[in-house]
Amino acid sequence: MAHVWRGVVHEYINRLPVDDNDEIVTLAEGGTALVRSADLSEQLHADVYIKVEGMNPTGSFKDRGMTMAMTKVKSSGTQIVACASTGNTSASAAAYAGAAGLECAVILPAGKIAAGKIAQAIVHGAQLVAVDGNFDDCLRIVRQLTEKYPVALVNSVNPYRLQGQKTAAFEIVDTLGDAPDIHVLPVGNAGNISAYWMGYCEYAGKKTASTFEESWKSEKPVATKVPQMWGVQAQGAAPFIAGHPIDNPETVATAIRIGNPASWDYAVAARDDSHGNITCVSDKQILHAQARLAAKTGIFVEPASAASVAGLLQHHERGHVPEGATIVCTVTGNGLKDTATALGDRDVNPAVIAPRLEEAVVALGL
Ligand code: AN7
Repeated sequence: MAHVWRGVVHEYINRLPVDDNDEIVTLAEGGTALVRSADLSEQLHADVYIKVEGMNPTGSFKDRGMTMAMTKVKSSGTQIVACASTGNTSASAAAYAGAAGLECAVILPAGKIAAGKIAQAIVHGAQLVAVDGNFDDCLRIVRQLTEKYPVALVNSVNPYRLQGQKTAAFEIVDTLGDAPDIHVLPVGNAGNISAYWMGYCEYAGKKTASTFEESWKSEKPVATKVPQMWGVQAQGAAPFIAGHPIDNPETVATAIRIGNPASWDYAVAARDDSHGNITCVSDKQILHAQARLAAKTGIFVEPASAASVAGLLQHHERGHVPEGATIVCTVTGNGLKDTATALGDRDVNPAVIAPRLEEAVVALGL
């Protein structure tokens, strides 16, 4: 019988901090595809794989962390969860809170969330609060809120989030047979780069600053090496390039419109200990990469996700990508969440014809 994927906590339970009496809250997240891009592999003279995190139940990688975080909140007896979000965290938190039978409050920067993500938070039953400020303001408020009220924080400063998210690195190694040479991913609040680095290190038998003693069960190493971590930010929201938090982040990739990343130290450690780098790309490069990935590889991702591909292409133009390397690019969220940005000023109204073959032939210029 075919193996039925049971979600990341069940699949990797030996490497996660799960207690016997935890009731696992899951939507069968993870197990996402690793797709080889012929287009990018050919151009770079390398093996380029795309880790398609838009295939998760709420359409982004956040579900990997949310299954773990929500499982622990449920065990703690707290009835309400809260998060700040640029959209995907709130969509995921709302869905998992619903599945767990918990209330969910989300604090969002007003006017800066893609329509699909707002729809998810609403339909999954969360209570929404819009703040006249950016994500960093929202995170500050939600941290204060959860300190003073009986409300559990499910942003990635909740360490269980990173524990769940590290499973994406496990899946990649399990699929490829070893770690890739280079791993490229977008960086916003910097939780994901920290989580991947932890996952790769644990699979190679090493610990990192963010490794949980509780989950470190000294399983045998699976990988013989770790990849270089190449993080990519949007030019207008690139605190790691500036070397310090920035005040007014701005980018078309609203998911990574973040100026003061919470996991700063872990991300710097991931970059430096892996001999990697964090670079930035323009909004124009992001939109170009989004269109190319959709048209030539067949994967429609949201703008923040396309930052990873844009960053990889920029490294290639600068001659920094070694020929023959095995490269994995994480695309973090589904393109359907933000169709307005993807379409831009493209004409979305095809010519209307009478219902006759000849007219279709003429319209298509055949
Ligand atoms: C599609 O939802 O921060 O560097 O509040 O949605 O781990 O923050 C989203 C982040 C990349 C950046 N790609 O990951 C939120 C939020 C997508 C994202 C990131 C986000 P981190």
